[in-house]
Amino acid sequence: MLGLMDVFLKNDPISLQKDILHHVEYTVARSRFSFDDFEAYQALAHSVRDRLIERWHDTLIHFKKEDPKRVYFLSLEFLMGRSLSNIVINLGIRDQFADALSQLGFDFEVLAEQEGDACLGNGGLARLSACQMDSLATLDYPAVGYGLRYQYGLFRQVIVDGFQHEQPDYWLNFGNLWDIERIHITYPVKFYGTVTDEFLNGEKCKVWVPGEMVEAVAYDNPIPGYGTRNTINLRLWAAKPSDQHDMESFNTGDYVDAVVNRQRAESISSILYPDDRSYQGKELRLKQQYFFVSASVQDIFRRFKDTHKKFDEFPEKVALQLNDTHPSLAIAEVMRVLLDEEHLSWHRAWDIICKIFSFTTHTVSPEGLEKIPIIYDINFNFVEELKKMIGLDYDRLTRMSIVEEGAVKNIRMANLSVICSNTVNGVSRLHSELLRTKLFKDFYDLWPHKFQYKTNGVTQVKKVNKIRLAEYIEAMSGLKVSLDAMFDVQTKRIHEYKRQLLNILGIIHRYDCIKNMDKNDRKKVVPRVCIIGGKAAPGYEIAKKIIKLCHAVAEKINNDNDIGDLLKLVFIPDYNVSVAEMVIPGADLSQHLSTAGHEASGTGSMKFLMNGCLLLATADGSTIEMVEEIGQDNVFLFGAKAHEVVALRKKGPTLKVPLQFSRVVRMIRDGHFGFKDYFKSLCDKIEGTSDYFLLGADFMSYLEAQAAADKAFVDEERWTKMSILSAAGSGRFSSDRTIQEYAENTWDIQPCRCPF
Ligand code: 26Q
Repeated sequence: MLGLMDVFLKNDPISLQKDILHHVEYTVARSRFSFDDFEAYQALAHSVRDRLIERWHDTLIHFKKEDPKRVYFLSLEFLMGRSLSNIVINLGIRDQFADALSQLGFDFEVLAEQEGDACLGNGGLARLSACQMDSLATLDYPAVGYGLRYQYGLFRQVIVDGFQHEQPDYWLNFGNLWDIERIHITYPVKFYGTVTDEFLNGEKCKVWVPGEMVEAVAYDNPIPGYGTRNTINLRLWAAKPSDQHDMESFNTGDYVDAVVNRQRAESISSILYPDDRSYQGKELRLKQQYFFVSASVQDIFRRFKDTHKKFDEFPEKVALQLNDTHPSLAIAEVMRVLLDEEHLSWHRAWDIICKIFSFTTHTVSPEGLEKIPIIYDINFNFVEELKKMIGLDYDRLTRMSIVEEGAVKNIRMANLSVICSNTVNGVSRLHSELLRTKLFKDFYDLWPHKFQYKTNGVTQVKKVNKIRLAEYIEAMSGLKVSLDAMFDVQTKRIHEYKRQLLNILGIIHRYDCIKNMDKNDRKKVVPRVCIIGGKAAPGYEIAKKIIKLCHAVAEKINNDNDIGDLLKLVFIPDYNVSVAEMVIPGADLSQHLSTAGHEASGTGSMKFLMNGCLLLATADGSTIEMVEEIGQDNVFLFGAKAHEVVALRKKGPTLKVPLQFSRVVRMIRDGHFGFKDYFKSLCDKIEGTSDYFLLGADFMSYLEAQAAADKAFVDEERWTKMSILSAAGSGRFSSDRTIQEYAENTWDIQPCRCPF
């Protein structure tokens, strides 16, 4: 008789080839005698997926049997990129698959390139969620991720004449074979409606009668750990029309209209919102958040109730992690379910709430915190309690209230999250200090014990090299770059505070200097290939102008024969996870230029560091902690410190900016790079009192740091030493370390390792 273990798939070359061909023939439904690279990729991915599912099943069964306390990681964004290579590496079967494929006449790397990126997120926060899922699996923690399965991921960036255009990322066009549709795991999510008085057991009470219903369908994404059998679940929800919907409208109304209305349900999970403040308060965004939260909370309660009866045990089994304020409606939803559906008293429900939530914020600016218009009871009780603690200090009560009073009433989601969470985390030491002394000062004074920080970490990026990057640049832009030049990279979302503009001004300055040099001096110039990449939010005009300026300056410099290989500027379009996997390992120097106090952490720098790339950076976010690890002498630091920034801003009009700065801005104003009128507002933003991000104030210090980098680069031995020290010092910035800290100090969970 067949033993259950005999079913497991084998990883010897013959078994793998058989599996791949089996999938070509029966899953992809192409002849095994004739299939192309994409079909080969599909068959390969299916073979890998089968092996992944074995481990995922075993892990889930093991978790069920052990019933440990779980952490539920709630995030509206996950930037996963490509999956295939990551999965085979984590499963330890990459070489076996590469061998099997080569015997079939295919190259593993070529097939891996066939996969598209899953871009269900904007930037740092979203990539961090992906890294943290990886670490949760690697360290055997009993974790479940929850997110949304958007049909349209982050827009694709297309550059036309140097201007950014956005195109929809309909990423599911070619199917996604990494997720598993669970048609039987669905929950109704209810919206709108009315609250009516009803009699229950002779008592008058309020009952919510929902007005609209949508079905949430689960799509499961197995996330394998590295060096372990553990494979955890990332459950993404998709919105589908509900069958119980409005039978009424079908009976009474127009049939066609009723079907069209049903279809609208799907719009809730159709699109990822770009990180853009102008979308605040949009009804669809709020519906999206509630849809996500309601489905996840129902799933968490269902799992708990499978094995537990008493809600007092809830905090022993459940930790809920809020990834920024985006999922913070979960607090109100858990409270509502405990009160209205589980009939707990307010006191017991509140006690549970305060034990299970933890909140991590990824921003330093108050504008970054979302506000929505509703929720009053939690606040009423909180304010009453607060009065007992701090007295009738009305200014402070107003600041700490969840409700922002004014012409338009708002709910401050961050206050809600801080009040209801047992811990509040920042993403670097400096960020946490700013939270305690500025953004959440009132709360810190009240509950200092709640405040913690976990400096971000990332998962290592695979090794590729400078040649590969040079080939990519040539294929993309036709530009041939010299491999002897310093590859100087700044890739991240385009934002005023990240100061890509400072980089471009520095490049103009460099260009201007070379132009004015004689032959002898030119021999001493360190050749540079400056690479900039990143997306601007669709409604962010200034950011879009920065992209155009970069192209205009590149056009001028790259076509100036007098400059040759001494200076090149390239903009890399559509920066995403797989482009990063090529760019980061090829960089010599990377720039992180945020005005001090504005970058909560910054994680790109960590990936560059791990690849032996040197940093040129301000003392901001987690850079400060990186400098501690690798030593001040091995980083090119510049600019005002966070505590100096406020004073510099106050100086405003009396602040003297260097002549060099005025000169390069003047070149743009005078139309040296064309588009004079278009760039005027950009120049106005950085001159005089309006230079909020202090480009003028930091310019000389920036140029000095650049000169120091040039000097170090020509001393090959010194550069290599710095590079080795950078990579060696990057160990602390692994997301494994971050997750271990969360597990021990925030979630209070233990590893739960699935036996091999
Ligand atoms: C808000 C309202 C409406 C629509 C979208 C949004 C939105 C979406 C995404 C607001 C913010 C984000 C993303 C923020 C983010 O990525 N922050 C970065 O998080 C990193 C990880 O902690 C830090 O390293 C970066 O410093 C921080 O900028």
